[in-house]
Amino acid sequence: MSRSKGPLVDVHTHVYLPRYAAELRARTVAPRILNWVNSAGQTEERLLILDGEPSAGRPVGPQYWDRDEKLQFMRKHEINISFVSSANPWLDFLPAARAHSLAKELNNDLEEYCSTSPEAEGFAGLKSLYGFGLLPLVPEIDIPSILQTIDQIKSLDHIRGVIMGTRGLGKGLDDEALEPVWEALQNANLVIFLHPHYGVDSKAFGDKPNGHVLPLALGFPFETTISITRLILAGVLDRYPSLRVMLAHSGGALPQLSSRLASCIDHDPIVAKRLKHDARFYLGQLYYDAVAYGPEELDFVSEIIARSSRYGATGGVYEKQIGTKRLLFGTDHPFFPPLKASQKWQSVEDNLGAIRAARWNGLGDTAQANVMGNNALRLFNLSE
Ligand code: 5CU
Repeated sequence: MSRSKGPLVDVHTHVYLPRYAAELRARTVAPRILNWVNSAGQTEERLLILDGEPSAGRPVGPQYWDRDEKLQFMRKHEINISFVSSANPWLDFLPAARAHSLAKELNNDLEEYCSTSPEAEGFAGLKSLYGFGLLPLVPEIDIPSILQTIDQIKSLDHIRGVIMGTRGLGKGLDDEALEPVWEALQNANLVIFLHPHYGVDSKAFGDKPNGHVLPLALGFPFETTISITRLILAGVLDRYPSLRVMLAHSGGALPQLSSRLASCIDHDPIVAKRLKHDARFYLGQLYYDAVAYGPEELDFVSEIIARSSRYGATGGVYEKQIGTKRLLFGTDHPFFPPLKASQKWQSVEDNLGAIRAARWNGLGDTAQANVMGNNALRLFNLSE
């Protein structure tokens, strides 16, 4: 498929850096990488990270850690620049001291991975790889250790944000203890990439063998939806209006449920007067990856973001282009590889095709180019 003019920038692409893979190999309980003897009698490495996975997990290999494989994947799909983040479950399973020291080491590793990458083709002065760092967000950590890590990340030129799970310090993202963390992230102008790992209670999915379909298609997005909603309800976006949060998987179910959320807030005596704005306003403060796989879904999310302007973002004047400025192309590489050998990955082609086919509120090529890459260059301060 040919592409509209302008850069193609991937904001949702993961890595298990070699040091992290080594940490997983050394473990005897999940999350872990284990050796597995397959039906042909060969030993292969398998990854076990999700709750309730079959005990053999799934195949894992260099596509998860080898930078050349990432660059090859980018060339195959004509991606000019990627913002690489560590894949789940990050440091969540580690004791505080180890999480702190490993965060520091992995952030330095990622800086090296990005800063020594080739120049982005056609974009003089820009690298092909930038990254999201890690924070030691685990129970028992002291806040100064987190703030120290934010300072470290600020000093690393190619790290432009942090990837964050939904648990915070164990109590979720509405935990008051996180207040200095939001303040420091806002001051450092770092983008928070909010990404799921745990899904929802797997009992809801029954016991039929549906592989990873229900946890990934529904559990992941609902986890993100609940987590960002709790953050909004705690007033974090009122206190830190310049905090830049990008939601995985196009914000999960939040766009679809935002008017219901607003109504529930209005009718609840405990919450009704807590927030500065109608709940729908906050959707215009957030960024969303465009990993939605369908043009109708992208148009819907874009319209919901644009609608936030009616709730105060632009003094009540409807701004239809806002929606197209807050969605950003992503691939989720190396997850969702094609099941059959193929030249291009279906998951990537679906997301690109969706951006091309969306109507974008009549804003055409400009909107498409924004979502494909210009929004990312602006968000991460790589262009005006
Ligand atoms: O397929 C999966 O398990 C995943 C995962 O764990 N993390 C992710 O970002 N995408 C897919």
